[in-house]
Amino acid sequence: MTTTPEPRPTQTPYDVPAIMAGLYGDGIIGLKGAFPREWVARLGEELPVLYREALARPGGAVGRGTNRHYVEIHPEDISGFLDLVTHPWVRTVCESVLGPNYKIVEIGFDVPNPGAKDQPWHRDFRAGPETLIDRRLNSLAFNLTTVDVEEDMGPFEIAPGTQWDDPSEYDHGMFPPVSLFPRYQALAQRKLPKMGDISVRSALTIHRGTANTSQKPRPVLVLGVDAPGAGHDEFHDLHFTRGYYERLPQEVKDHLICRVVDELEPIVQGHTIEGLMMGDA
Ligand SMILES: O=C(O)CCC(=O)C(=O)O
Repeated sequence: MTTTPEPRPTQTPYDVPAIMAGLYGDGIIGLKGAFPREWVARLGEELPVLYREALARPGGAVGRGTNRHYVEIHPEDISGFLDLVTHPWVRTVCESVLGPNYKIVEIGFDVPNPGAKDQPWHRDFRAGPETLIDRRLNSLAFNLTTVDVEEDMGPFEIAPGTQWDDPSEYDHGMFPPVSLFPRYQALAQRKLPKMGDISVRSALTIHRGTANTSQKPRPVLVLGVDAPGAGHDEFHDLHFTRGYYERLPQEVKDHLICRVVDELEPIVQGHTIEGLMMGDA
């Protein structure tokens, strides 16, 4: 059971107009050095264990193309969950763009492994009328790399501003036709974040993972956050054990759409992106 906080003016050291301009403009912004490298190193040790467990479980990891997976996890599987969701920049971004009643709906990670190929340019889900007609962003995806990303590790690429593109020709509302690829190619920015950096984007901004020609995986944590009613919780199954949930501060509980259970249940992935499982660009 969650309660709805009263809207209140935000006291924040961060530049709210710049946050709004960045997400409504380019569709992606970042904060360098948000966490110490030691904090990220610990996460970097936790994710491979969760990855191995997920691969061993039917439906535990979803394919996102050759040698790539996405794994949804339980927040309490990682030691840094509370630090992440209470980071003042993360809170300021969520409050500024999604409003004071924003909801955390998903946590997981992507792993492009050695041999991963270029993904097709895509959105992570279809744009709804809130965005297409009302011109409002109602969902954000935070990304946090656990490694220093180098050119050959298949960096993430994004085409700034394309969160506003008309999807009427897209396959499933998510996959632009190949004839539009030169547009994204011309706009593309390759991201080379370091351990400790965080970025946040609209998952509607057209993007792709690129080919990993190195010998190293490039794991990246994903935190999905919705404006109230955006509905992406339907694709996920955020749940907590009672003991862990009860120890969370009320201001975190207020921002969760989740179940509280006696024992954690294996997550069967709900957010499959069919077009990425079928092939690479
Ligand atoms: O490679 C990445 O960082 C993102 C991959 C991606 O966009 C996806 O699998 O949907």
